[in-house]
Amino acid sequence: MLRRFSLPLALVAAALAATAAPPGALASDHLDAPNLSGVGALDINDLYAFQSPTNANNSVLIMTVNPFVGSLSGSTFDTSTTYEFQIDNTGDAVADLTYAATFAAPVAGVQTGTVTLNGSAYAAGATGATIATSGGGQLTFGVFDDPFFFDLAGFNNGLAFTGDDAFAGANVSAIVLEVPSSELGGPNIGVWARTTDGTNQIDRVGRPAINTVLIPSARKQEFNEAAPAGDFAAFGSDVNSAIAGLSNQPNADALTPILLPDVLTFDTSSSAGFLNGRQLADDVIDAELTLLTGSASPIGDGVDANDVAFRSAFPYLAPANPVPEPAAAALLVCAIAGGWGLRKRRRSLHYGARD
Ligand SMILES: [Ca+2]
Ligand SMILES: [Ca+2]
Ligand SMILES: [Ca+2]
Ligand SMILES: [Ca+2]
Repeated sequence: MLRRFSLPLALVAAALAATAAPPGALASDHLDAPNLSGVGALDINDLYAFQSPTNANNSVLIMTVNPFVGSLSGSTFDTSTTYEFQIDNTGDAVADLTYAATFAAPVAGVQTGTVTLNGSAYAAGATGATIATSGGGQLTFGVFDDPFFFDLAGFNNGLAFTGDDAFAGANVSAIVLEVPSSELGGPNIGVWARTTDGTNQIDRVGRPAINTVLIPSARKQEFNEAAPAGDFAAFGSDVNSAIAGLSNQPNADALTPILLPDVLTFDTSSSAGFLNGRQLADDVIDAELTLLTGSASPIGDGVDANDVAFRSAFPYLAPANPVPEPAAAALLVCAIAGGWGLRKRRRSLHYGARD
């Protein structure tokens, strides 16, 4: 049982500001490191893994990229990037299965995507289509409503939450893959998503907000480029210090080995949500704020659900919102981007020597 203490919210806000999060940048994993500014197609926003609500024998894997399609990001997948779901089914945080998606250049706004499983052909088709996979599941990719919800403005205002969803109206690009759970080799698996350019890993995400909240700004890019198996050795003391700053040392000691390695643990035989995998509707920000602050009572941002209804069947995500986005969302984008001094970068710089 975790020992919990209640802290004044203002103290929590001050501690968050002091320990890890850059000004204005706390989201799930949107814009989590400086190297991801201006390259939304490489920036994983969120990862979901849950038992299919329409077939208990299937698991659904979803990754989102392209934060704020239309204002901060384009609407297509990058043609030189591989988008991967990594699956560990032996408990060592080393992948045993890799579903890897790559994309051709868009033609009239449509891209052909190809998915392999451990290097073998698995599925291929156009964005917007529902594609049957060789495993007997289904796949789609394209632009959807961003399923993440959070009162970011309230967070930035010293946790003076007003329940205003900063991501309302925002769209992302998503890859949705439903597979027979037997294919994953579980039932107990670990899942993470990563983007690579073939040589370098650009971004990776397991549980939401680990990099944004618990890793110091100076090491966020290093964290994105690292493999989960080394997380505890490489980042354990950073994460422990961050949690201790948000709550207390016993809470930090208890949570650090749960949150590292940064892998989304998922029992495919269970229909439960976060911390068992992550379902679209899970209020992960409330869950993590409560855990990390060691609060005796739940801390909430007042945003308890997505702004639009999720679909009850594949692809589960809500359809894309009308564009252009609301002006408030565009202003918020500027606020987030300002935290990193957003500037347009040439890809050659992005992939070149980094300081
Ligand atoms: Ca990211
Ligand atoms: Ca393994
Ligand atoms: Ca949404
Ligand atoms: Ca919430």
